[in-house]
Amino acid sequence: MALTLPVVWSEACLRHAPGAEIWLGVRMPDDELPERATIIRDAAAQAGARVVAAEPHGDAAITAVHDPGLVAFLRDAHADWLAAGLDKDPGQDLVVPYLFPTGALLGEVAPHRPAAVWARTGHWCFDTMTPIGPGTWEAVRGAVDAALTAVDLVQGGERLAHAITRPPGHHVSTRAYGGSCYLNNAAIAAQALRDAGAERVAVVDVDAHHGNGAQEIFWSRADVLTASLHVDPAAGWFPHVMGWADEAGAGPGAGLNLNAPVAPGTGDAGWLAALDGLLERVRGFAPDAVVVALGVDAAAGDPNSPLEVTADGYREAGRRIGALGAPVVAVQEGGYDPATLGGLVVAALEGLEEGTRDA
Ligand code: SP5
Ligand code: ZN
Repeated sequence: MALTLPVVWSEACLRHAPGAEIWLGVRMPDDELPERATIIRDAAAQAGARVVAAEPHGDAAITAVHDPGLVAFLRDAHADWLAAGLDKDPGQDLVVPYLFPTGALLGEVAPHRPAAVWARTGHWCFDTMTPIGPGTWEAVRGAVDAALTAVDLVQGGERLAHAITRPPGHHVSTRAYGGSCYLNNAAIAAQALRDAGAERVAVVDVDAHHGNGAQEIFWSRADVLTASLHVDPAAGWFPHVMGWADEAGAGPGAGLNLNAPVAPGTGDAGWLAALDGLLERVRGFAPDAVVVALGVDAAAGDPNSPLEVTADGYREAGRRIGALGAPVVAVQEGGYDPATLGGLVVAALEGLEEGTRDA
């Protein structure tokens, strides 16, 4: 089956290439690489998708879900870091955190803004694996433009559009980045759909890891349902401290945050059954639009997750999400095995296309 959907491409997404991440204090190779984006683009184009260039968008859609201070930090951090000479002394060319102002440190005191550049990162960043390099901001901004262009395409009448967002975004909360993510492309797309007139939007996150960012951003809101299918963080997996099934939202959003953690080793049958449980409740919410946080790192063989989903599993997940009947904006999240990445994304898009067409 040939694809016909538009996939949105931003050349700027290639500019984030920090070359390393820090884990347990050790500088090691990163696997959220620029080639991920070109692999996905080339596989989708080969399968028939229309490659559409991302259009520039203003910052308003970003600050609709993120603290403007986070946006300014991400934009300026690398230049500030170099201006402080930190690449020379102590010899760290990447913006990384140093001090984390946790609630346990602060008690009742509101944190002051650190005067030292090197102490500022921890105010906005929750892990050590998400470095900022010279082209990071341009890529992050390009990814947002791609997501918002996919929203525009759906607003213009497409039933389905995919944004090749890199770096990914689903771990970013209102004012904290991490998990190889800098701005929450999926949450920005969901809010943009709301602002364009959709009354109810559902975010369905099938990345192997919990979609903690959208959970936090939309926690108390009745207009955006968040649903995440992910490897059980209680079994020792990132993001480690969130993603339990009893995290349900609060206030007007009570009951509208859905988490389906699945055990390491779960394959297609168990994964799709857990997805069905989420989708039944999404259907009850009757969304006017759906954002799919399309990580394919739940696949067997992915270096960053212990799930065992196949390309057929992703195709079937796409069908079932598409069959909800609402237009779909798919936003790329994880997927780290270059050998299988293209085929997995194409399979998911084939399913989404089939599902949205038949719905
Ligand atoms: C978007 C996305 O899929 N983010 C997931 C990030 C999860 N990264 C967890 C990495 C944990 C430590 N990795 C150690 C690598 C050792 N080679
Ligand atoms: Zn992931």
